[in-house]
Amino acid sequence: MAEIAWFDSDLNGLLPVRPATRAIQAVDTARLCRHRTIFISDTHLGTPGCKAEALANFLAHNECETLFLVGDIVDGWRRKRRWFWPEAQNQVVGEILRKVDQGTRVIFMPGNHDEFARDYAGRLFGGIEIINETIHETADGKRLWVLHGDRFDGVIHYAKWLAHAGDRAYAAALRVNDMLFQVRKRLGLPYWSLSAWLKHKVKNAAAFISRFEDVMAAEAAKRGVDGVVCGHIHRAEIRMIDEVLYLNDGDWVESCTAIVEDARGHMEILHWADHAPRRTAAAPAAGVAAPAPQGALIPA
Ligand SMILES: [Mn+2]
Repeated sequence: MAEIAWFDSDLNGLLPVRPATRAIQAVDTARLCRHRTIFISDTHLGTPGCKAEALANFLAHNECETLFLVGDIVDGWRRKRRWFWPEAQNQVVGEILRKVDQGTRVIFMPGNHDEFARDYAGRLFGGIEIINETIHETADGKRLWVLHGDRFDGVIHYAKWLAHAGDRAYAAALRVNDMLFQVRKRLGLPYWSLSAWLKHKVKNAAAFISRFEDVMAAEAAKRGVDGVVCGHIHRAEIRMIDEVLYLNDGDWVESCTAIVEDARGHMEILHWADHAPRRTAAAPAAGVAAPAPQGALIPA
């Protein structure tokens, strides 16, 4: 990855040394997976939607040489309203810092929700490099353009909508629709269907996704790279679009997915819900109770 080699590792010596790394999650070592590279994005830390327990568990069980945090990691939009930060989200941060301490190169590429970090591109925080976009070279020599992708989205609020476009939201909307119908009837207003409106919006969302994928692939082709890794639309995907390999690492709000690269350069989508060890009722407490061979816990 010559493109980002301008970051001098000597700078590490200028930063205060953190205390020895500690085990934060109880790790089932039989399930430890090693990858060359891991790409995750759209974790939306700081919001109740973030599946922080699953994410901390994923990070504890998956090691890599390079970890790309491909944007919308911390949700800065939400943060301005109300800060939501349970213990599980501390564990996520702890697991990322543990990786830094263990020699993993961690690169954070800001997205639209954490765009405040874009001004700090080229800097190092806690051993994490901040870079707006870069080229990643796979083990088999493919050159992949890595970035969050919001720059090419055009209509950002569709993505915001997508984050909430689950079935449950739709079911709730149908209930609201019934109430709305009653209210409008009483007021003598004509029928207006919220559910029909939502369906229309979902259809737009599907069109938006494929348009975004096509645009990203076309932009990658323009840059003469073999592929692109992005996030932003919360839809994990690996497929060829014309001559370009399009990869999207999904999200940790609903799907809990990552893109992983093995030692040979093979890339795949990892659905952590299918791989994760069985979760205990109180995961953080269970993590504390289990004997942690590497030391104590990171303070909250
Ligand atoms: Mn985004």
